[in-house]
Amino acid sequence: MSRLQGKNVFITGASSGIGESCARHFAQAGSNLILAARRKERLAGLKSELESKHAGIKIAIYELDVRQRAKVHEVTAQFEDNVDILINNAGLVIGLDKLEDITEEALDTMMDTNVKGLVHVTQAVLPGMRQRNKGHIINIGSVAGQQPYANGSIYCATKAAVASISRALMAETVNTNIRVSEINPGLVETEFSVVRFRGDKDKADNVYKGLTPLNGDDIAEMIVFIASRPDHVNIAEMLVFPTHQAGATIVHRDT
Ligand code: NDP
Ligand code: 8X3
Repeated sequence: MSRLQGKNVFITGASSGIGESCARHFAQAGSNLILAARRKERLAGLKSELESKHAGIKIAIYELDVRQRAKVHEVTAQFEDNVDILINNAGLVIGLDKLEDITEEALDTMMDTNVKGLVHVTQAVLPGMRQRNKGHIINIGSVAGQQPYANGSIYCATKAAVASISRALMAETVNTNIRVSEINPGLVETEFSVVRFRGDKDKADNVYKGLTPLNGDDIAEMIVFIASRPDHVNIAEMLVFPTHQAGATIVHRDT
């Protein structure tokens, strides 16, 4: 039997990309899902698809903007005593701009979502995990958090913050059975670049031209692997690239 069978997995940003793939892969492993994102209609479609494929698993969906601290606490109050695995996935990048050109709106959106949002959700769920002395928090960082690149300053800074928070949290929970892991993907083709370029699909497609990027399923498989290790094993950090990527800006493309 899968170690994930019957576990309650809370995934933020489950309406697209890596989060949506995680929902599919954890459902396949027999886990119950708590899915959150701002676009609830997408979550509803995913829920009915997965319920028809996987009899017996429970799926709850919540419209949630992780930037809204009070709302995060209001929503998570409905299930916080029941989360076995939290996947802090909700996140985004806005623009590819020099620091001096970054708008206040883009700055706030990235900081409020990627850093403060992750903290809001973790603060809501962690006390219950401490009380039960079990749980697993899996944070989605990025190679961008380790290797800052030109025109990505704020996004890279938010992911460096995720790395720091993950390491500090691992230290804060070292005397408990709670595990904290971070996975750091390279180029993954999702809606990430469409959001970055504010809906410009051509620009987004260009990011992945000339190489085979990772996809959401590739990362979800890794996350399932991280989550399904025995209780005494914690994968603290995982860096995952497409084969033709060797760093944030080291990419081989067929021309
Ligand atoms: P997508 O744009 O496909 O998915 C992002 C998800 O985050 C969506 O479900 C979106 O849902 C959700 N989200 C965004 N803002 C909020 C918010 N304020 N509140 C709740 N949910 C929110 O991109 P990815 O799947 O690629 O991104 C997932 C994570 O992976 C992010 O943290 C990203 O930084 C990270 N990552 C991505 C890489 C890549 O190359 N794609 C590489 C490394 C890391 P909705 O809009 O419905 O709220
Ligand atoms: C996403 C990877 O390099 O596009 O975190 O910023 S990158």
